[in-house]
Amino acid sequence: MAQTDDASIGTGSSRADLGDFKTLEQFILEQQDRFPHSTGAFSRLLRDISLAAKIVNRDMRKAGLIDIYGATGETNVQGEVQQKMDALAHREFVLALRRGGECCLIGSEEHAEAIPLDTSAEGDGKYIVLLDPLDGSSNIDVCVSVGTIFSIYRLPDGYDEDEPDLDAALQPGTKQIAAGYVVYGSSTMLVYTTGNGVNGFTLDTSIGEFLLSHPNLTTPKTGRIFSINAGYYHSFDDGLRSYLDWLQEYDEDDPNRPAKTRYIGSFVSDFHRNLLKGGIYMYPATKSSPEGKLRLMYEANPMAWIAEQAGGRATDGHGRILEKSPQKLHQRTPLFIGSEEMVRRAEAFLQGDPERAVAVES
Ligand code: AFP
Repeated sequence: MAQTDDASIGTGSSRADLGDFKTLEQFILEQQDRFPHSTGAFSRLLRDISLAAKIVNRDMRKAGLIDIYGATGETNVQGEVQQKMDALAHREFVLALRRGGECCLIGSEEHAEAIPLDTSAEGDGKYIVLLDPLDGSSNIDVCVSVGTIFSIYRLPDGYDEDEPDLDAALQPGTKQIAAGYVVYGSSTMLVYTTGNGVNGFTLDTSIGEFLLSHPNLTTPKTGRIFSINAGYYHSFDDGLRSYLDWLQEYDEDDPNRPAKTRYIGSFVSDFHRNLLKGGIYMYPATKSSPEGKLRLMYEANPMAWIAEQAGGRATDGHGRILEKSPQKLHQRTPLFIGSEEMVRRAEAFLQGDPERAVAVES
């Protein structure tokens, strides 16, 4: 058992002072100052998202005490059972973005069509936000970590922010201008990138602020964790099965084998753990989900950009996730994401060339 320093318990001496940390708001403003012509609209948009995340966090922490456990009785556009917290999180994000006025179009996993917002009252309305308001929500009733994933695009030239064509949301992941997630776990963290590295902020609930706890996050080049729903093993193709077998072989020259399996069933939480510790998350095509289960626009693209910005890699087995050209908002994709060396090795197996060299400089 870990030793604790009894003298520090309850004295406050083991707790960091606010002065030690930047708040998310300070950090965003500092970034904004680097661009002299910035209008502040993007900073306000991030603030709106972080505010909605705090509200969802608050409600989630009370989920057992108020009537927001369980299903709504509806299914979402994916045909999946909608949890009450899914509906509540969707509403909070839409409300925050509508109030803020910087977003003209929302795509949500919980809504069939893109949602145009009235931008006449406030803000510039130049941004499109795509989000999975609550990923892993079937885990809420059993107190397991869940998350929110978001992705921000600029409204392309030629579109009118007052009446944006819903197709404006169909942009490849390379066009994202920000991507992030919030993990509601043993603590709540917001992690995001604007293409200039990845930074993580932990929510200090006593003051209601996200504080910069993980500056310049990078992911290990390789790792020992693999995350996949092995229950579907018999519906995976041969290449993937060989990779899984290889991961589990004992090799006295390889400290990472046999690898360890960790699968929460909450993509945000699985991704976050692997980002920090090194590992690979896989959701391939299966017989019941021939295009994979995860959504390109709400899950794969934002996490792929974060992974790449942290030094990792993301593929559908054949090509870079970020370069996939979306055909529809709720499009699904197979996904292999995480530490670069592990993802490269998975690709080699999937492409029938397991001997291909994959080692990367660390
Ligand atoms: P829910 O939001 O319905 O719980 O789905 C979560 C999810 O999309 C993703 O977070 C998990 O990694 C994945 O599904 C788990 O799916 P399986 O149960 O098929 O492994």
